[in-house]
Amino acid sequence: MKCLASTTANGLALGLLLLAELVPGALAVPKTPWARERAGGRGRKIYNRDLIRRAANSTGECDIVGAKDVNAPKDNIWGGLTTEEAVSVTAWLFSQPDLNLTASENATSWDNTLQLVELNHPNKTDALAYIDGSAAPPARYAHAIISHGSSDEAYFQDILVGPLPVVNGTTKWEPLEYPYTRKTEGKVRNLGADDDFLYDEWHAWVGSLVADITLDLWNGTALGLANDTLTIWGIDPLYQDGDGRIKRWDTFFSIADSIFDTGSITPMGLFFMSDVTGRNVSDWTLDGWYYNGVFYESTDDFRSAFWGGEVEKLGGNFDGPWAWTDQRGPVPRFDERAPPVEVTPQGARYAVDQERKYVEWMGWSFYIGFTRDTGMALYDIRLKGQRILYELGLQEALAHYAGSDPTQSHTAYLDTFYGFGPYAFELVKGYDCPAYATYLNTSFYVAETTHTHLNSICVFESLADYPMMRHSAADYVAVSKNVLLTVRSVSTVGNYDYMFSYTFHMDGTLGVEVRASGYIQAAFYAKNEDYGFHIHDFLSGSMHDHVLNFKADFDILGTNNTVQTMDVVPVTTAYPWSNGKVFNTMQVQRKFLENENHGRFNWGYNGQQQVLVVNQEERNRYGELRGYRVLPGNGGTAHLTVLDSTVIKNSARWAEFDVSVSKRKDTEPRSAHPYNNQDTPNPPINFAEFFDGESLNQTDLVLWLNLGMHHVPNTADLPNTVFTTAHSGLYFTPVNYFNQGINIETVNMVRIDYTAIAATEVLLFGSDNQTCALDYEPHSPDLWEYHGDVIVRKLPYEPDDAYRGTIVVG
Ligand SMILES: *[C@@H]1O[C@H](CO)[C@@H](O)[C@H](O)[C@H]1NC(C)=O
Ligand SMILES: *[C@@H]1O[C@H](CO)[C@@H](O)[C@H](O)[C@H]1NC(C)=O
Ligand SMILES: *[C@@H]1O[C@H](CO)[C@@H](O)[C@H](O)[C@H]1NC(C)=O
Ligand SMILES: *[C@@H]1O[C@H](CO)[C@@H](O)[C@H](O)[C@H]1NC(C)=O
Ligand SMILES: *[C@@H]1O[C@H](CO)[C@@H](O)[C@H](O)[C@H]1NC(C)=O
Ligand SMILES: *[C@@H]1O[C@H](CO)[C@@H](O)[C@H](O)[C@H]1NC(C)=O
Ligand SMILES: *[C@@H]1O[C@H](CO)[C@@H](O)[C@H](O)[C@H]1NC(C)=O
Ligand SMILES: *[C@@H]1O[C@H](CO)[C@@H](O)[C@H](O)[C@H]1NC(C)=O
Ligand SMILES: *[C@@H]1O[C@H](CO)[C@@H](O)[C@H](O)[C@H]1NC(C)=O
Ligand SMILES: *[C@@H]1O[C@H](CO)[C@@H](O)[C@H](O)[C@H]1NC(C)=O
Ligand SMILES: *[C@@H]1O[C@H](CO)[C@@H](O)[C@H](O)[C@H]1NC(C)=O
Ligand SMILES: *[C@@H]1O[C@H](CO)[C@@H](O)[C@H](O)[C@H]1NC(C)=O
Ligand SMILES: [Cu+2]
Repeated sequence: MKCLASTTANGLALGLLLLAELVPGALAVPKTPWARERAGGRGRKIYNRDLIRRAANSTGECDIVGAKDVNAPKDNIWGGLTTEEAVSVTAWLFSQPDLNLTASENATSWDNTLQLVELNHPNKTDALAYIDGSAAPPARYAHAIISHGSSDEAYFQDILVGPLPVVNGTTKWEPLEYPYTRKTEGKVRNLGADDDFLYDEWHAWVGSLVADITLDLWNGTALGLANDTLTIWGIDPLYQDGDGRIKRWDTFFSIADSIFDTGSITPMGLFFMSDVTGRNVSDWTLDGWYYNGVFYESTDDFRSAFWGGEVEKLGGNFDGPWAWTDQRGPVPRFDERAPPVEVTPQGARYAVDQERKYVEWMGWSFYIGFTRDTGMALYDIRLKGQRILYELGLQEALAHYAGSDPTQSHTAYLDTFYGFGPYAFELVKGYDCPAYATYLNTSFYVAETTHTHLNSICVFESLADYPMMRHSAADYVAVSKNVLLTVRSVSTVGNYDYMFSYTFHMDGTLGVEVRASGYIQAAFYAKNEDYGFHIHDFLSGSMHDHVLNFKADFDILGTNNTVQTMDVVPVTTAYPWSNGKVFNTMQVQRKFLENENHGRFNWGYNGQQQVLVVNQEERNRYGELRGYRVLPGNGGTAHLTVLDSTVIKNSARWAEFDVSVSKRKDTEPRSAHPYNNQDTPNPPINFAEFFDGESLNQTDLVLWLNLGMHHVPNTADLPNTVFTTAHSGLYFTPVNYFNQGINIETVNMVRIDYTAIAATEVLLFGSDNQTCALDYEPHSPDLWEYHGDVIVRKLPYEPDDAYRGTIVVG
């Protein structure tokens, strides 16, 4: 579709001009005393017409090009391995006899396989010497994970490989241990080593034991056959009691007979417990059944109760239009018409180095990194050339459920186990991000291949639905547009879609936002009124807490920073002028956070506490400490409601407080490890161990900040949760950082002077009010270009035939 429409770059100003013609009448009587005082001076303002710099375009067509090109000042040292590096590391690891690796395509659960090959991020000190100084780029190392299946105790091991490039004789591998609190040579047990047996045989066997019952209840079976109408899955993490036993609860779901991914909302309410300790699957036991509020210690007990007529039979939840997301119901009036779209009449106003994933916009600049575990992260975020944050990114996402039934009770997903990187799928142009956005690819390792998700990060400018600054007075109105830059990716981890957005604002504010949509994981509705709403025939909107931990490594005018809290407190005080009379009023109380023993806390009551990251050595013109404030943003934030969770134990201590401040260390780069769920009492990274009383006074700090929501799904979460309210955010905003608000620097503002009769002047400060014919084509994406996965093999690597034997999902 090509459709030309006429637009003005400053349409809003035009609208205001019309408005101004209407409004002055209402303002003819000055509304404030000070306005009245100045009213005598009202008149035509003089301004420099040279300010108006028109972008002449002889063709008369708007210039709609993509992001401007820019060369990043430095290499992106967080961007990932090159294909050559990943290929050579993979080949080198396979040639190491001590690793005894088997190619994934040929591996059984009793072989060693290579789970991951990616860039090991450099230590910050080395990185700073490069990005801030003239040092060479830090030495590159690969981080690999070996899955050790060839023994009775299956385990994963994190290892370091390098330095790169691979040189036979020089390159070494060693256990990677320094980033983890647990010092076990990077090893952690693998509780899923026999998952193939579990899903292919154990579940089918259990399903066969009760096939007569499932047929009677729901006319269905879960036998591991292609024509099954039921399926079985269970808790994550597996239940890890102190006694060394590993137990799981599983439950039956009906299988969708449509294309829709309704699996997580069709539970059937029958549960069983298995003891899956150890690798000899002949030792596994089936330890009990649960149905409709009653626990049965054995299959025989359950069977005899069932056929003895002692069991109250409930129905089931089945796929159907109620669970589908296609349009349904009466179409709202006018809704068939095309909704408003944003356009970029003169092209992008930001610059991107696509290869280095580096972005510049309105004084801001940053690099984008990407990893398997946590997806997109931002590095070296600068404003006006000064670093504000060295690193800003997701660490882990917890979805902690609760319920009267054993699977909801035992479920607390730690999503980096699945990884945010592999699930950051291609974005849908015009829907997830504006069609005119700049789209970047992301890549991640899986089974000796590199998968690429095309167009899975978007960068775009847009106009907020409210202005940045305005004021009306007796004789003028001044308003500035609120343009922001957003960097976004969406990771669909199982049933849920997490949309991550970082927003950059022209007043120096940086926003961190998460929204959630997709299918909820619902519970079977039976005796669980205290855990949520009844939302469908036999469905309960299972309550759960989402908590998402972000690392914010601030560097305010250097790495030595301090957190200052400023409380607004009620006081009773007398003043020299109050003649002994006491006043009930309020004051601010400032305090520096001294050490890590006080490093973890929640947002204050009634929003009365400000949390500031300042540099005590850097003051502004008025002697105030320059800093950034961290505050809950749109949608608020949440920490975990459950105290000392029975399920996650020590594996997500980061979820306990809104804010945690620790001294930054090369040995504490992450708050969580993707395999924390494999050993919940003794995980590779126990965040609580970061807090050991170290001084936080003028040192390099990390703020570990939680986003999240307490989610009690209701009927509005069906068929899918909506992004509107499943939303959490934080803002980082300058406080005394500049000598005044830098929002004043935008030319995209207008001042309209007026008299009681008419507008007398329109000042545009050089912003372009050009009128041009807009070509809508770049704003109308071709949705048939949607790609899906692209996979490049690494073993054996054949550059001329990189796609051999792989499936390219289209
Ligand atoms: C004018 O617009 C055309 C069409 O988009 C574009 O190719 C050209 O570069 C523009 N010229 C100027 C001076 O901006
Ligand atoms: C898998 O095994 C087959 C048969 O032994 C062999 O031909 C093939 O090269 C192996 N694949 C890899 C990637 O090593
Ligand atoms: C290497 O792994 C195989 C299984 O892939 C195993 O049978 C063998 O014992 C292992 N060799 C060594 C030396 O550990
Ligand atoms: C390293 O040695 C292995 C096996 O000896 C060989 O296959 C490989 O090509 C060598 N790699 C390099 C980079 O020399
Ligand atoms: C039970 O399921 C079978 C096959 O799945 C189907 O043919 C049959 O009609 C079903 N019976 C009822 C009563 O729904
Ligand atoms: C399901 O498939 C199995 C194996 O192919 C077959 O024996 C059985 O009759 C099928 N069941 C139904 C209900 O079609
Ligand atoms: C596995 O367990 C079964 C039952 O306890 C036992 O008979 C068998 O010897 C065990 N196998 C191994 C390899 O230990
Ligand atoms: C993304 O990958 C595709 C296919 O390899 C390539 O054509 C495109 O240039 C890449 N985009 C960027 C921004 O690198
Ligand atoms: C940070 O402060 C410490 C002492 O408090 C000092 O030794 C160090 O040099 C400072 N670092 C920088 C980068 O200024
Ligand atoms: C990074 O820091 C850790 C912890 O101090 C250290 O063990 C490691 O050797 C450092 N890495 C490099 C490449 O210097
Ligand atoms: C914190 O650091 C500042 C600046 O280095 C210093 O003046 C102050 O005395 C320190 N405060 C404490 C409590 O150590
Ligand atoms: C755009 O700017 C020109 C030059 O100052 C002015 O003549 C014109 O009225 C402006 N148009 C709009 C729509 O503001
Ligand atoms: Cu939720």
